[in-house]
Amino acid sequence: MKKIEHIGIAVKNLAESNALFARLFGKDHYKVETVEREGVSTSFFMMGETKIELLESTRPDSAIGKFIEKRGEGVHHIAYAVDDIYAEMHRLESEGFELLHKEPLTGADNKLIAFLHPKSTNGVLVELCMDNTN
Ligand code: CMX
Repeated sequence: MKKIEHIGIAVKNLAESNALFARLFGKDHYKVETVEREGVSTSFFMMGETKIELLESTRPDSAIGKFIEKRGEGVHHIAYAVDDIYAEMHRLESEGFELLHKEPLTGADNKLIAFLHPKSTNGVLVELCMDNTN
């Protein structure tokens, strides 16, 4: 893994949180994006080489909807940039980590992504992401 690509924060109301984080950071988000498959609307703030991703659920049964229902707003995942997501998924599986899928998915921000179950990573949901150049 190369670096922290972004930190995902689950929020109840994206518009309100965009305004709150803009006041916190002293700058606005640079884009918003909906990922239908995940049932989320997201926004991104640039923080040096890393990003902060805010995630609002668009349906109650989404991962973010269930997370907020159970645990409330807060840090939801840490995403790490990788050069070769296929090789990294293979490596992590052989190290005994629980991958949530066999193949990478298309995520926000033009990335190929994969998740590790938080139960296998000390309670923190880990996302791998690689630039999707296709
Ligand atoms: N971080 C830490 N723990 C989490 C968690 C998270 N983000 N999400 C769920 N959990 C915990 C729950 O608190 C629960 O713990 P307990 O058993 O101690 O109560 C346990 O995991 C199971 O929770 P659940 O509500 O039953 O959730 P599921 O098992 O149905 O799903 C997970 C959990 C991680 C497999 C699911 O959320 C998932 O597939 N996540 C990956 C996809 C995703 O998060 N998408 C949103 C982001 C999309 C994007 O970035 O674009």
